[in-house]
Amino acid sequence: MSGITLPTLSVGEYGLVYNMLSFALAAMIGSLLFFVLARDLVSPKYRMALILSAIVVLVAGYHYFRIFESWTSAYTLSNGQFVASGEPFNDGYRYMDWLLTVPLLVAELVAVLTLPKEKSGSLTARLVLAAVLMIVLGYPGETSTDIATRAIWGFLSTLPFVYILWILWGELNKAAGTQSPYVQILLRNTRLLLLGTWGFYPIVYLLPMLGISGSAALVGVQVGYSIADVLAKCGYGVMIFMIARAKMAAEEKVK
Ligand code: RET
Repeated sequence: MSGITLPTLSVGEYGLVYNMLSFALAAMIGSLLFFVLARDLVSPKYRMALILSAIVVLVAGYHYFRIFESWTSAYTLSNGQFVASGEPFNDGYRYMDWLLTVPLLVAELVAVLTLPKEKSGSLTARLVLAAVLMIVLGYPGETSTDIATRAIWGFLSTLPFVYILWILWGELNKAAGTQSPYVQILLRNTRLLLLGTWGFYPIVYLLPMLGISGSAALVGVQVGYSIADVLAKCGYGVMIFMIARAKMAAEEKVK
């Protein structure tokens, strides 16, 4: 639960968050359908990556539904403004969502790289552990209004974050070396998408620490996380699908 007292919002501010949550929910549902239907378009060895993509957007869609509900019940319209209804806005859903989806997202990427079994097993284990640590350490800071508390947990959470990016960056680089030029471009774009979207979360987390407070911080955090989630889950899943297809095409040529 958010410990932050909810600021009064203008109709526009309230509506912006409302629409972004609704948009993210629609994106998750659409993506779920895509990943389920596209399963047959990839060969069995890439299917695990698509199954993981489907689970990610299913879990996220459920959470967006809950966040949306929580948002609408946390506010009531009064004299042309949205004021706190007394019911808390539950921000915990996002962290519960990440706790499940971030480990799946890293596993998804390792799955599409189709590395040797011994290597992919230990790589997935290390990345999943780091992902869980990153989210668990970030949560106490996210729910605190105290800047120092936020800074300390944010710093601790950044350590596994840097580790994950470091490892994935290196693996994508190594994997790219042996691929066809088109797959290389896709892997490079995935690397950029990964850095661009994952890098967004700590920045959004920093907003309240940059002196942005009240309604601007609340709206900024909700809108920021929603956009990042759509890119990091739906967009990333589509990139993974494209990599699988491109690798299949390259394998077909070699045959
Ligand atoms: C926190 C706390 C502050 C420090 C850091 C964080 C990183 C969060 C990340 C979340 C990624 C979530 C994804 C979800 C998509 O499905 C926890 C905000 C580094 C990187 C990819």
